[in-house]
Amino acid sequence: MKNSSVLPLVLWFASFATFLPLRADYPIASHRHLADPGSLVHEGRVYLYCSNDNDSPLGGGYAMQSIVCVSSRDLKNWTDHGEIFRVPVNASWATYSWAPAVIARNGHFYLYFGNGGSGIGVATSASPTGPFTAATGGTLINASTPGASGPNMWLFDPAVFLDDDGQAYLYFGGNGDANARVIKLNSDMISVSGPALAMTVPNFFEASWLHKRNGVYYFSYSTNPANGLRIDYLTSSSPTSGFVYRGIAAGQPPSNNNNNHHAIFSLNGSWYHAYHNRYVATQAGIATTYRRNLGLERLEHNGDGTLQPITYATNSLTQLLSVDPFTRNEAEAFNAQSGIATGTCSEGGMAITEVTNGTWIKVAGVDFGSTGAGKFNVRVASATSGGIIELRLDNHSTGPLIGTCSVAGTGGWQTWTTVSCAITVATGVHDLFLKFTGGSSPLMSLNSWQFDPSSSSGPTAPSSPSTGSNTPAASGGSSGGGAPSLWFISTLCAISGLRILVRKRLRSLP
Ligand code: FUB
Repeated sequence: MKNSSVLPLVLWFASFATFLPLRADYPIASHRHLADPGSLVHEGRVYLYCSNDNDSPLGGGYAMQSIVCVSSRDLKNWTDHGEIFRVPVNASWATYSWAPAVIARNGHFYLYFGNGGSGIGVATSASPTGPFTAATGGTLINASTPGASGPNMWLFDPAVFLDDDGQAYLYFGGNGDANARVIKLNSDMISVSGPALAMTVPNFFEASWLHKRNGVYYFSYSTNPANGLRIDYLTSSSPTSGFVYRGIAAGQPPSNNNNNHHAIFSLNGSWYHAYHNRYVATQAGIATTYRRNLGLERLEHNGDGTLQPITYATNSLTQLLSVDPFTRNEAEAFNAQSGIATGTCSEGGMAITEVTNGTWIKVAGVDFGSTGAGKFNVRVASATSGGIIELRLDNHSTGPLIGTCSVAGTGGWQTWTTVSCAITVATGVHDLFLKFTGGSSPLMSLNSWQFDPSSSSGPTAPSSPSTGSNTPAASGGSSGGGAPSLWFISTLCAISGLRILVRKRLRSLP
């Protein structure tokens, strides 16, 4: 999030980030420090809800007061949805918001979070990307909740699970083998039913999670420091009792220390393990304890139902879907980056910000098709005199340059306009790099981008902006300003171009 108090830190960090090697599957969302992922799969997309480590002082203390959400359909490109919940603004009674878990039910989304380690709250939203607001006037679980307390109990790290029979459960607790708990949730999801039940969990430290596969309930958790902060697991045929220790689900991730926290989810028939480590901070040479980042790995179940311990890797995942360059793509959806940040966009959602000379984003697996793209449209704002967007394939510095797009000042960081430029035709599937060059001041912010098929503009050399480059459009609203007409015209061009192609193709058929 754009925040003037953290700007010097962001810029300082960016100077290191420029030299970071690319890592595909850790870190995810390397422009932010995020931790304690809780996953939700909804309508073909996985959402990871995270403690916002950028809230914490670099030097010490978990002082997170907001939850950030990132999501992906393809598991390579992640969309930054920004802060979707902040305390005390969205829950006046709370001081902290740690380690969230989210579930969908009854057309609503329910977010459970730790108020530090002293209780669990619940917030609701009509959208998976918030905003979430408190559903109750205080904690849902606290030391007075029957069965919840225990010696040196940490009342935090909720995991929410909805069983096939419609009964929902909340798992939580920490700091001792006798301190894991499960409690039934009522169908309103904001109140509990009966007392919390104790589970006996060997070397239990924190980070409860529950997933179910083939009728087996898997309870996974972080072991204590003496046992290496691994993710171990138990299984049972019941969600509340009879759990038996089964071993290691995931060893301590590389580049990690102090704690471990994970989530397990299934997407498109495969299982995944999301976690945090300290890779970004380690590479940047800053204090790592309170600056964590996300990672993701495949999780395999053996034939007998046991788990194959995770093998951590930096680029082990397969991209599930290609990116369609001919539809609107949010600028804040990318695979990797160097030096940029994200902030709220007055047109809705988020934008890429802090774009300076030499920074870039990578969008993985863009499918330009066999006909290819011929024009690039980008929604931009700039309070300075703008800069250049280089469009490169497959490598940010040595990859083929397919276009160079000049962006002029628009008069403000939230004064959005659409700039279009012709490109040399790009075909096939490529990683797309948007590399930014220009003067020493911040160059521009980006809201979205979209290519037109090559048939709508022809294969021409890169040129200066053809539309609205210097004319700030009115801002406000997700379709405000001069963009709709451009997108509309572009879409018409694309459709008519495709029609011509289809006609030509049909004519050539025997
Ligand atoms: O992020 C604060 C705490 O650290 C979480 O609640 C724990 O799971 C550990 O990751």
